Amino acid sequence: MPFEGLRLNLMAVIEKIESREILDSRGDPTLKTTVFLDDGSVGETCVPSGASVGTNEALELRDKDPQRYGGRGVLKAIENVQGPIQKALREVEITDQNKIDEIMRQLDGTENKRKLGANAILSVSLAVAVAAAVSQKTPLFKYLRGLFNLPAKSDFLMPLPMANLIEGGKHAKGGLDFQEFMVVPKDQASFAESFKKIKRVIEALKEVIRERGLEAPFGDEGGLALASSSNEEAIVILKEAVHKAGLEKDLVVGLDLAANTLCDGRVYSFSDIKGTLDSTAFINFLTNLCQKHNLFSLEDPFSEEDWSAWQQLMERLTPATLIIADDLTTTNTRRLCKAINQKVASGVIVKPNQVGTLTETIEFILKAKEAGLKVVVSHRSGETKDTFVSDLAVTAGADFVKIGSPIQEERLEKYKRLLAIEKELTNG
Ligand code: 2PG
Ligand code: MG
Repeated sequence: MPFEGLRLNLMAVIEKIESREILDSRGDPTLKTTVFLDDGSVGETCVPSGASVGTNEALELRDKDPQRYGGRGVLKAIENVQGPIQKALREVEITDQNKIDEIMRQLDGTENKRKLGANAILSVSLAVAVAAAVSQKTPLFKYLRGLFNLPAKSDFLMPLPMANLIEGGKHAKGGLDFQEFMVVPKDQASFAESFKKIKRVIEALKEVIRERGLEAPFGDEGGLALASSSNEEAIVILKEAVHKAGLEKDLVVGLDLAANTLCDGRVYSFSDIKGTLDSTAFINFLTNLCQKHNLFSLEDPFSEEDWSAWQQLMERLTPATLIIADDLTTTNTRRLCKAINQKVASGVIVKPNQVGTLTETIEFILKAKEAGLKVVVSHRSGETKDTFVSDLAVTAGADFVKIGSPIQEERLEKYKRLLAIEKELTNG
């Protein structure tokens, strides 16, 4: 009875949800959540955690018990998963992602998921999708297609990697105030080719740093925490590494300033300048920097509420430089609509844990694409070996994927997953 088996497969329901505390790449606790289905399928995910966090992000629930991990334990979030969330989701059909996410949102009942915790809710939301893919015996990136309303035979496109090779800001203690100095391929014959180029630049970068006699331990995302107080020097060094690797024609440089951390009131300060700059002076500074160094992209060039500065920079630099919103939009469709109306960015970062459910993440991606914005699916600075974002980036047809430097295991796993997906796609 093959059809009987198929029917049962499609009807799998949630039987049990378990969650436990594990440690992320910074040694901080996070959740590993497992969803068990009545057909024997199991789906598991671990949630990441940010350090430079936008005010409008959904709330990550921490225990605040100073006796454990400086208050950063997640036992309350785990209780919420195994208690009320599990109770509300038992017997619900696993492929009904919308319904599952809606049940959790209703149960939480707050704007920013502060009651149950966005980390608790997201861990279930993503594990549900993984379990559904297992139950349907489909790779995750193909299963997710249905949630995007894409036809079953739709083509996939591999995203271009934005690889963070030099780190500053809240992710490193080397002295740089800009958070990320990235290389990005101009285009790619294959993701595997891009990966090899990134590895070549990393080797060249280590040499350039050694030659200059600088220190560079690792930052949070596996990039090098260059000991320098000049952000411009970091750009020059990265460009030198690209040149040394013989990849000037292939790779360009992009930055994430995470400018909330540079801004106090409406003025910006950072080590390259004396004193402070108001928004207008900072716009001039960034325009010069982009033109001088031919920068490909600027992420979060201004603070999350400095809308008019974003607008003016867009007018100055688009389309030569991609202006990417992260803390400004926080994977929140309401904020995205405002960003679209006000024409403040030409690309957006997508981080599922900024909003807390897969359904809302997909809604955000679809809206961004509809508005013609470039989509960058991203990890967080505190990561695990979970590779959900790699599958999501491929299904979403994201233009870029931002997953750090492949030197750190938690980041490398995400590159490896993308390489495996590409192989599967080319082998049919
Ligand atoms: C960012 C991210 C990831 P965090 O700002 O883009 O690189 O950092 O997770 O600390 O917000
Ligand atoms: Mg960012």
